[in-house]
Amino acid sequence: MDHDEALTAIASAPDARALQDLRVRLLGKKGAITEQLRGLAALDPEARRTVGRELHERKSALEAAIEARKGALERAALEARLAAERVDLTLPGPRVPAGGHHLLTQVTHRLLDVFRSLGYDVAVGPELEDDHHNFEALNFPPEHPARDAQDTFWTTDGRLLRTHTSPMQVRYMRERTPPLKVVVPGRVFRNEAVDATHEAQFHQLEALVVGERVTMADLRGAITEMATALLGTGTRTRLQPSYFPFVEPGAEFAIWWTHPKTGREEWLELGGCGMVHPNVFRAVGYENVTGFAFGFGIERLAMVRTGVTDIRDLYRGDVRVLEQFRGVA
Ligand code: YSA
Repeated sequence: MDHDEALTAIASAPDARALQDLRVRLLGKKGAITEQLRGLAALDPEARRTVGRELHERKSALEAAIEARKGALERAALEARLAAERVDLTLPGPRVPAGGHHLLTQVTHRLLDVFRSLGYDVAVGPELEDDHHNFEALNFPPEHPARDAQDTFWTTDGRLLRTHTSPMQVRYMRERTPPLKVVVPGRVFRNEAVDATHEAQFHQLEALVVGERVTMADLRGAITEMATALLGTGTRTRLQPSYFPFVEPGAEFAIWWTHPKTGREEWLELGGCGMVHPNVFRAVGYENVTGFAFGFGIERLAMVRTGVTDIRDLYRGDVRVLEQFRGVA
């Protein structure tokens, strides 16, 4: 190939390998220019000078063209790589899944909001209790049959995991003077045969109101107010006689509601209530006061609100179950 053809071939070499082949063919040990330079020896001095200069100029031109093409190929490769690796910074980033409160936490917060709005204080007590606060001071003497319904777990030093939130009635009253209004949310424990409606640990909410002339009508009013705040105006409530050693008279209370899943109207039994027993006031040193208390299971309320039929599903920590309850309470 002549000089111009060589320059054209270099300028259009498609890649580094083709360019290297051309370099070898033109400038390598056996390349065309090298061969011609070797041939100079056979020329007379005058021709050697002229042809020599011309050959060297061509050689330099070819070298420069090869370098230029090499640079152009490298830039093109870099541009192609940058285009392939291009990052669109305006695209949204990967979504981090947001956590949320457990259904039971949501229901508890909702209940506390309701009671705070009704002027109740909120208190919490120890989960590891003693017999005195959990039973004795609540009018369950030793060997009292009502203790059988609240079997629990005992430590070797004679303490126990509280079976209900009611012991906080005693602790709270001893720390204060009446009148008082308090709610106590918390975890409680029972030595239960676990099934779809019974766990060995669950949660309760306790309410206690003490004053000079607190009556059963106030108890009914408080339960109705709670039901109204939870379910709307006109919500009906029902008390049915029942027995708890620390109240007299005692009752079970229920709320009339429309089941959110079945659409049926029915009574929802929530828990126990009553007028604080005089023996409990004696145990905390209160005189000339009356009071009411009620307590109920938070799991039960959460389950009927959401249609969960097995209490164990609330504790399995299965995200497929839990994520169904974002912002439901
Ligand atoms: C009664 C009168 C008062 O003046 C104040 C409070 C009370 C309630 C009493 N302290 C009590 O614990 N009663 S209870 O044994 O009937 O439990 C109350 C609620 O806790 C039940 O209605 C039920 O909803 C829930 N519960 C009881 N055992 C349970 C349970 N929830 C889940 N698993 C269990 N094993």
